[in-house]
Amino acid sequence: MHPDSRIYVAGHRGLVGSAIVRSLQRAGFTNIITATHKDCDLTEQQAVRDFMAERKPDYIFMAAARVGGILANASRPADFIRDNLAMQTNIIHEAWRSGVTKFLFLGSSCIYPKFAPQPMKEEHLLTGGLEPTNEWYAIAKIAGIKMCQAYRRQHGFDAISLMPTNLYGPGDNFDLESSHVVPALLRKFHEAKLDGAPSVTVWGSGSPRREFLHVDDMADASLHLMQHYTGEDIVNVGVGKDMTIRELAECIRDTVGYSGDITFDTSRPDGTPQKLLDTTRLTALGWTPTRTLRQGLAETYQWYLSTEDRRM
Ligand code: GFB
Repeated sequence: MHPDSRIYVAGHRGLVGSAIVRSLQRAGFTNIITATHKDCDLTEQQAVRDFMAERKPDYIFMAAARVGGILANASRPADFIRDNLAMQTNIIHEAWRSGVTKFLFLGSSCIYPKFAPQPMKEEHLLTGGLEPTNEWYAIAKIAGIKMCQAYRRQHGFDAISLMPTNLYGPGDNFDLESSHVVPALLRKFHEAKLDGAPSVTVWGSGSPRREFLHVDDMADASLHLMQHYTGEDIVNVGVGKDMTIRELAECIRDTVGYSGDITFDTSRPDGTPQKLLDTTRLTALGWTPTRTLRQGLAETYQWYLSTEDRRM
């Protein structure tokens, strides 16, 4: 990528897309293309074809997706599978058809089997059954990976696929029903602190393990791999260590400065027991994350306090 390359970031308003735009701007790229849903509905093939013909991107970061936490995935399976299949199918095909130089697809760590050996290596893909709460999203993302590989094999299309672990950071979704665990707990502990509530309820048993990567690190990894990696093999992007949800809740309680108790609602699903990524391939490609979780949580909490009408 050159400083004036035409770079389209699909999903620029989302958690990852907005971080990729920040990362590109920091790196001095000046010709960043973005489009709102109104500008181009990625689920409509003709709209995507017209957009590619008009804007002629050279590089595409595909950060547009229907995403959500464990409850959103389990309660809206049709939305998750249809919207993600439609968006990625259209943009991969039309990117190739319009002669895009290089394409970066974002999958997820949930594509791996529920009981994959830990840490999960890229070759564990499709070696076992998926986690039922997000199999719809996972199947869509696996189809996207396979489509990128197929267009490379048949057409020589330079498409690469990254598999991020659980992400968090500025620009996240803090809705308590549809969000992921980090923003949900930041908000719950914050509101409990304001209200003087005696305890905060955490979903599940607290024993599942999760790995957390700050979204600005994810964006930097995406730029690094767009510039330094090509091939059909997928690449895990993570931090290489995980923690229990209980440990995360205690960490977030400290970040917010809440002094009450933590209770666990075991009527809520735990989801996958563990999904720690093996990052050997990523490290060999010359990238490692920079932020610690405590730094990242503090930064994200400050963003949360500064950007919405808080009752503090
Ligand atoms: O982040 P999360 O919703 O998604 O949940 P997954 C992670 C763990 O945190 C689960 C627990 O065991 C949840 O039960 N948890 C505890 C909570 N309290 C809360 C809460 O208040 N809100 C939420 N959301 N969780 C997602 C997939 O799985 O991972 C997506 O469904 C995607 O498709 C994403 O792959 C990266 O990590 O379980």
